[in-house]
Amino acid sequence: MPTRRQFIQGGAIAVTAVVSGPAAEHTAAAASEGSVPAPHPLLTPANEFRDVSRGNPKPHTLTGEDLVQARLTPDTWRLEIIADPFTSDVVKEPANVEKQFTLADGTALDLPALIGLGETCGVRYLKAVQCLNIAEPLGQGLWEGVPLRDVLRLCGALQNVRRIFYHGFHNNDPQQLFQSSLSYAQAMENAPGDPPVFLAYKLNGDPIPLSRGGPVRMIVPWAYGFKSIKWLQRISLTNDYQANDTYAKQNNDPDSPMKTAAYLDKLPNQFPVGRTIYVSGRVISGFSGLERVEAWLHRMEPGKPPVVYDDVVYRAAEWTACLLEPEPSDWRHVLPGEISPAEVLGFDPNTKRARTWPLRYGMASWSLALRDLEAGQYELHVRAVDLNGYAQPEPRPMLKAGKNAVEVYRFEVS
Ligand SMILES: Nc1nc2c(c(=O)[nH]1)N[C@H]1C(S)=C(S)[C@@H](COP(=O)(O)O)O[C@H]1N2
Ligand SMILES: [Mo]
Repeated sequence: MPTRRQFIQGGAIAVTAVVSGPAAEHTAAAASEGSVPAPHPLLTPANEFRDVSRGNPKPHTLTGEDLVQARLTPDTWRLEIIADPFTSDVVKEPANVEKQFTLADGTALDLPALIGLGETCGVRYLKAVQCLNIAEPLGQGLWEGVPLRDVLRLCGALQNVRRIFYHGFHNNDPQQLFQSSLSYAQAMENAPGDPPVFLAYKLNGDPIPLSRGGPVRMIVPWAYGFKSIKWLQRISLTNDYQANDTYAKQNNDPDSPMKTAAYLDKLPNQFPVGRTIYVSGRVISGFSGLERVEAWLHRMEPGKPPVVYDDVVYRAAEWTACLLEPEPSDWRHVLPGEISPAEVLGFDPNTKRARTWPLRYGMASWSLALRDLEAGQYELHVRAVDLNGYAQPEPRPMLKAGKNAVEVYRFEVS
């Protein structure tokens, strides 16, 4: 297990362990002062996630009576589950559901009912939220809730249900309506070791605040953020076999699971000669898992064009492994309250250790020390290599399936 001190790995690139500890502060200032950067906190505080929300006003800016009317308080929240009457030229029969839950007849599910279900079949999972279209992780949380399949079981026998459509509160403004979907199989089943889709009502041990999509938010662990619908209010069971995702209509692949990818922290662009430069960032372990994060330092010669991804110079690059933040030695310092790692999916209940590190669909920090650089212009390319041996952005370089272009950090030493 790496410790906080550095070791030299030949040439100018040295590998540095990030410091592990509770609520370690991570700032670009640390890098400029020439100290080992602390890792990002493993749990992002609820109000420090980067927000991606549509609409004007955005649902989480509502207050008072508007909030009550929107049914976005813990007391007024309701979930409707209905059968979609949809048929078409090729879809001859509509979905049929034994029991629906509607506002009209007063059967819509309320928060105590959902939390009650959680007492017997609740799950917890550490998930990084990442937007398919933003090249920066939005945050990572410990989400808690009830598997979607256990909620759907309340509906009794289902016939002709091929997809689950769902959306959150919206003010009937098409700009605010944001919807997503899953296949029936994706909603009902998960591979061993993979977490199920769930309806979350807690984040980091507390009720999900309005700002993060509470009272109840869908969490689709393997997916980009656009499937994790905030302010969830309606599930529609349909025989339509096509995705209705808002993101599909915006030229994105609505079926793409999160890619394994490394991301750079923002760092200064200039350093004096002789200063050790600490580079850092985060890495998401996506669908294909994470083998390592690696970096290539390239000195830019005056007059030479910049390196282009996959050009001759890029292909000849020599990559050096970066140091990954180790799994916390004691998760009790990381997890909120009385929660034991044994109660979190992805952990071995006996050893209380993560079954993989970083956790799948989770993220951790990485770092790298650059020493003894001569004056000049440099660029550092950073990429993740997955458990199938593919280096980012392969095997899915087409970015409409998720932004994971290799990030480049340019700086000057003078
Ligand atoms: N109701 C609703 N849910 C939503 C969205 C939205 O605009 N409205 N944005 C989605 C997108 S595209 C992303 S990336 C995530 C962002 O989650 P965050 O704001 O909690 O970081 O929420 C998703 N859920
Ligand atoms: Mo997004």
